[in-house]
Amino acid sequence: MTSSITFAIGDIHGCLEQLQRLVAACEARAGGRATRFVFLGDYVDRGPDSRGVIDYLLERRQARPEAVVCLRGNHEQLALDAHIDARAMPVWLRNNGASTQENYPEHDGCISPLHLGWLSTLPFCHDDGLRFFVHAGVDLDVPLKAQRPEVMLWMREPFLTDSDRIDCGRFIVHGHTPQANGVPDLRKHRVNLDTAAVMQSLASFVSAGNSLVILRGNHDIDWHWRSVQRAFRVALAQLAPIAAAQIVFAPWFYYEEGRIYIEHGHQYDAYCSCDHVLYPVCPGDSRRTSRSLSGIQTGWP
Ligand SMILES: [Mn+2]
Repeated sequence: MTSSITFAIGDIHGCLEQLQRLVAACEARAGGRATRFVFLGDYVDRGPDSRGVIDYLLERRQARPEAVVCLRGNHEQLALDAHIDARAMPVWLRNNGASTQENYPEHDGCISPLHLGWLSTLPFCHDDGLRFFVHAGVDLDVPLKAQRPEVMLWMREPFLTDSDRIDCGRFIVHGHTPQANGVPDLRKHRVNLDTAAVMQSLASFVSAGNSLVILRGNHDIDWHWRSVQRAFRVALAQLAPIAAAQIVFAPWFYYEEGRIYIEHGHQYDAYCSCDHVLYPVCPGDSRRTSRSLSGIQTGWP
């Protein structure tokens, strides 16, 4: 009997096309061996098709429950909390929940009951006897069996540093902390599989010689802050070679051929619910694309 092969997949964030390509590549790599898949959470928010990702995972899990594990990420928890208690809604929206709401227009932005029910069943960790799979990390001072949910969903430091010298008895497979260089971070006792798929397309687009001009809408207060602008440039430049001048924060509205313009980075209500890559033309003009910003970000090339 040939042994099965396990694939772990990190933060998907609504990137259905990339997910489907990756799973196909895994299956090709398995070359006929039995496969097991562990998805490490953060299926929703940021990317264009959170709903499609949930559908895809739910179906795979139903078809092969013994061979598919879907863990819970902090973004699933934020979404669940927001649906249980309206006071938790602003936190979800600050973490890009609006991109998920856009996928459920007929439910007024609420995740469908079927999907919400499925998300609420997702476990926080999975131990296969060799590896401990978890979204973010663990508290290395606490036995693996006694980890708290908030830790497993949100942990960064001191786990990321201390795991280099502390062996907790299992190899830890996790995501949650985006890898600036876009490749997994393999260490002695852990591997981080969050390769920032959702930002990689935008970074590749800009590094190919294009410019990104960010026009701040009335909801985009934070884009006016120099520290936020600097952090955005640094984050993108970590994913691909990008000169600072290729990212421009424009005060208002102008147009130049060959540049991408982004209008309304935030989406809080029905009126502002679509962000557009913009020609400076009125809504309804055929030159204005209706593709969402997140669709552009993850769909190039
Ligand atoms: Mn996360």
